[in-house]
Amino acid sequence: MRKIKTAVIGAGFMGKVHTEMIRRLGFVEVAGVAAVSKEEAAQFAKLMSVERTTDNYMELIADPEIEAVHICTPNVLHAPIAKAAIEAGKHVLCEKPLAMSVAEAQEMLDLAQKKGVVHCVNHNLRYYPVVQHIRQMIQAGQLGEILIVQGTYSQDWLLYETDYNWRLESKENGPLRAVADIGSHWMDMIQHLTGLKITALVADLQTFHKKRKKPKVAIETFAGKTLKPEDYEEVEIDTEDYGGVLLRLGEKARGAFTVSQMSAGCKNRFQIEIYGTEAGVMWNQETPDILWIGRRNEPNQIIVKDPALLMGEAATYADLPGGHSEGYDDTHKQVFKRFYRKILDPSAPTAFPTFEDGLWGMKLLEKVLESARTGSWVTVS
Ligand code: SOE
Repeated sequence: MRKIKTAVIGAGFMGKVHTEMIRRLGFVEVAGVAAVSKEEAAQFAKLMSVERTTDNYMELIADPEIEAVHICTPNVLHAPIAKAAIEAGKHVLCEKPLAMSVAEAQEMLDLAQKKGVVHCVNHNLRYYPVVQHIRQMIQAGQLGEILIVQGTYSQDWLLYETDYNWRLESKENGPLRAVADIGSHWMDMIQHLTGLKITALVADLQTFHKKRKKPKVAIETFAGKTLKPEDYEEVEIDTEDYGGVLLRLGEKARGAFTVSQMSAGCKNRFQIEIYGTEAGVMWNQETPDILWIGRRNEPNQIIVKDPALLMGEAATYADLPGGHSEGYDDTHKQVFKRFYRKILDPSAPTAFPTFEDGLWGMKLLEKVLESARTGSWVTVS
């Protein structure tokens, strides 16, 4: 099998995760990493043993040997980098949310289709093995008709007014924060599993810290716990810490979810519950190998991830035997494996989320914002 050369653009939390998980594939080489500054590029080179790092991503995009790029930058750079890369004929795997607006996401999709490159938006959380088991159960009719979807995506890394990150700045992040960062995963997951589309919603947003203390030095996602009072300046915050959303999914199914980056003790609590006419399921990312199945007239069940027990396709998302945990890192590996398989063999299935999913996600985010501003139900078409 030939080895594909790829570039990672962005050297923060996600840049590291992508670099490590690409390397685990074996048939893809990280041929270069672009960082925001020469210092960050040098640090990344040392930490991750990457030979080629740069503070100029266009250098990597201009390299004819590099076939694909991973975009792991703040959201504001997704569209400009993706468009430059696609113009240069590269395949693109972009972090979520896909863009800053529906218009940008539409341009990215149109260009990718015109140039015929493989495109992916990284909704990696779909690919926990037992989550794929839920999808198989639903497709086999084991839940019956889907009636209710509910849950949360709650974190606590922005609880204090001294917690700070680029996501708090709407110029870098876009106008929605918690709903865009983690609500985008929740909505994508529910639709991916049930096959239903969100058709209407009403949203309530809250910013608990209207002002935050911004560190005078840049800090990475999940890393801001070590500064002193004099290291901060006060800034106004115009994005939400919390969101609550009621959903309609077609004529019958209904749902609700909350997102929060200020729920003490919730490190990365992504919980989904899906209830149908025959059975219900519940899954929480903090215990990713465990799936609860509920039934009205039979004892409830707990399934522990084991490829020998997972239905159909779901078993292909478990690379380790039962009792050997597979977690967050592994979900990225599953997306990347399928993305690069498609690059090697265009007839391979598109078994990963594409810019079309990313565009749909952006439409939902714009509707959340519209609903929160108008205080009313909005339909999604
Ligand atoms: C930060 O909220 C973050 O890293 C998200 O950006 C990821 O998508 C999520 O999986 C974990 O939390």
